[in-house]
Formats: sequence, structure tokens, C-alpha cells
Amino acid sequence: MKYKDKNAVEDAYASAQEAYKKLGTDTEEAIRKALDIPVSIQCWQGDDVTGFEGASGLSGGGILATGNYPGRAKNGDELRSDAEFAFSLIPGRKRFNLHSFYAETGGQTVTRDALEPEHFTRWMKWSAEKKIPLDFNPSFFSHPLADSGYTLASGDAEIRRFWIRHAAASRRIAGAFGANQNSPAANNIWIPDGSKDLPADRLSPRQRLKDGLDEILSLPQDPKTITDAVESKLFGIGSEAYVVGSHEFYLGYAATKKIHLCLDMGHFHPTETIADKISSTLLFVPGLLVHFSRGLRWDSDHVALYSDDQREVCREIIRQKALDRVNIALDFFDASINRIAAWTIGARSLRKSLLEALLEPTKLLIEAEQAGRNHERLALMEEFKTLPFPAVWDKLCLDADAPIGPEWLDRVQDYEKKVLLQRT
Ligand code: RNT
Ligand code: ZN
Repeated sequence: MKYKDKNAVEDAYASAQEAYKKLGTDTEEAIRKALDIPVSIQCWQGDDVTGFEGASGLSGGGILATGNYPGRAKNGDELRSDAEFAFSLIPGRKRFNLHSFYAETGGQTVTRDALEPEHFTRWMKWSAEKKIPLDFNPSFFSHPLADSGYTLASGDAEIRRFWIRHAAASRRIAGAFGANQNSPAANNIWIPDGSKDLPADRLSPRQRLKDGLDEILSLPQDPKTITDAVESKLFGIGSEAYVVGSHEFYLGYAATKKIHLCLDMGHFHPTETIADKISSTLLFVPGLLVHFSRGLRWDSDHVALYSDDQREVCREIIRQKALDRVNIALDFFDASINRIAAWTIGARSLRKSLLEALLEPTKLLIEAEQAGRNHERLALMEEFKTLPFPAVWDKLCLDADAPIGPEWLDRVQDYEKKVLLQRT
């Protein structure tokens, strides 16, 4: 489908540019800035969080991938080519986010506590070639030693030691990424630990988690190569009553240890949103990692959309000029739809929300607020909703040589036929 030709995009853009200019917004600058924000794309959407350890799928750990759409990537080469194809549909700067179980060990079994940077050689080479920096996550699920539902907070010292070693190994790997790419790799710790039903002792697991994290983080790493973050969650599947790494736990921990706090949009009460948490938390932690996701009832990981929630989070980051302290990442996985489309929908939606936030004539809102004209502030917010934003978004895609509007769908269809459906 040819949705719009170049001239139509340019014409609509010229009048949108005028409209924004009258309100004091430079659309050219907004497009440039929006394209320059790195968005870390989660590798695990490409294979339903399965990894290369020979597992048949995601298991345990409070998260669940449902669906069996054909064409899942089954090895590094497939995952990389799927990702490259998705990248061509997504405008703007990108990073790629790995989990430890995407190690390529050449058929050798390497336990997670023995992983080394060398097991990611192919990823690092690809990253350098494609100029796509990598981020990292230790993986505390889909593993026999996570079957009890407890890892770093386990009461079993041996289990705990294993995961501490895994987390330490992961930090070395993330550090190697950072050195390879000249930009720190975000290293995000999320553990599933929790209880399906009411625990009698809520404290001891948290004490053990704290001690474990202290040990992991005591190993020095060059901050030029790695940015440590910790990710909280309210509840998971099978951990409905209690999650050890709650928001309060990690907020306190990140503030004390001066590390990044990861806020996942799907990890709070269903009506609780994270936009208002950004200004508060940034006063106390060095930075944030935001997982753009979409909670839906009990699931935290539906494909991210250009939703009011997402737009509000982006507005907050931009209004506070906090881009240099907020790492932006996607986190969702849907196995029931074309996985490349899932990546593309999520990543395009996010870039769109970032652009819209950059276009906001915020100065006018602040002026109205400072002058006590709150009716004007509200009126402007309402008016800004119908500014000719779509024309600027199309122009951003044109500038970035990315497909305009729904044009990308034909390409996905084609790739599905030629590549995905040929996989056994
Ligand atoms: C799980 C967390 C975590 C995972 C990924 C796979 O609830 O959101 O970030 O989704 O690490
Ligand atoms: Zn997350």
C-alpha cells in the first residue's frame, strides 16, 4: 500500500510547521531530537522469551508468553535478521536489549554462573557492525534453580550463591558490552521472587535480597561501561500475594546505593501510572530505566501503544529535560501475533509519543501556570491535543527513511511469507 507520497507529506508538514511556529515550537529541532533518543528494543519479543539454552519456552518466574504465531526466531542468526528487519521499519536511534540466556556457546553447555563476555562475541560483533549498542539483563527465570519461586532471596544458601554468581557474571558481560560500544550498557536486575499466597515472613527474603545485591554491586565496574538498575514489581503470575522486590524495596535500595531505578509501566496497580513517579524518584536516584509496556488486567507485558499513559510518561521525561538521566526501553512480549509487527508497533508508538512530547509548547503552559491563569493552562493542554501532530510524525519517518503510516505492514507481510513461514 502506498499510503502517502513524499510531496503530500512535505505539503502537510509545511503547514503544520507554521502552526507550531506560531506557538513557539521549532518542529525541525523536535524531529532531530526525537530521532536522536536511543530506544532499547527487547530481543525477547523476537522469540517469546525462550532463549538459546534449549528450553521450549519461558517457564516460571511470574511472567508468561502466550500464543503460538508461526515463525519464532530459534537462534542468534534468525533473531538478528528479524531484528534488523524490524529496525528498518522503526525510525530513530536504537539499542538492543539482551538477556543472559541469549548467549551463544557453540553448542557447549555453560551454566549461567559461568557465562563470560566471550559467549556474546557474535552479539558484540553484530552490535559494532550495525552500530546498535547493547543492553543486558541477568536471567532469573526459566531455570531449575528458579523453580521454587525464589532466586536471590532464596532461603537456600546454595541457590542464592548460584544467582549471586550469575548476577556478577552478568555485570562483567554488560561491562564488556559497554567497553565494546563506548556507551554504558544498562544492566537491569529483575527477579521473580515472591509467593502465591500470604507469607508469614515478609522480611527475611527482603533482607537476603538486600544482602545479595550488596554483594553483587560491591564488585567494582567502570560506570563508563555499565549502568546498574533494579526493577520492581507489584505482583506476578504465581506471586500474587507477595513480591520480594517491591517498589518500596527498590526505591529505597536504588536511592541508598545510587543506582538506577527501573520503572516498568505494567508493574503497578492497574490504575496506577508511572508518569508522576518520574519527578519524585529523580530527586533521589541518579537515573531511571523506563520499561515501556502496557499492563492489561493481570498482565504487565502487552505491546506498548501510543496511549494516554505512554504519552504522559514521555511528556514528563521531556518537560523535566531528563533525557540524559532516563534510559528508555521497551518491554513486552506477545507470541500470538507476528513478532516483528509487535516490535514495530511498540517502537513506533514510543517514538511517536516522544516526538509529540518534544513538540509541546510547554513554555506557554508554564507561563499560564506561573501567572495563576489555570483556566488557560487547562485550555492550552486541551488545544495542544489537536495540533497537526500527525503531519510532523510523517515527516520524521520520511527524514529517517522509515515507512510512512501503515506502509510498513506490506513489508512485514512479505517478510513473513519469504522468511518466517519458511522456518520449521
Ligand atoms: C518482568 C519484567 C522484566 C521482564 C524481562 C524479560 O515482569 O518486566 O523486565 O519482562 O526481563
Ligand atoms: Zn520490565
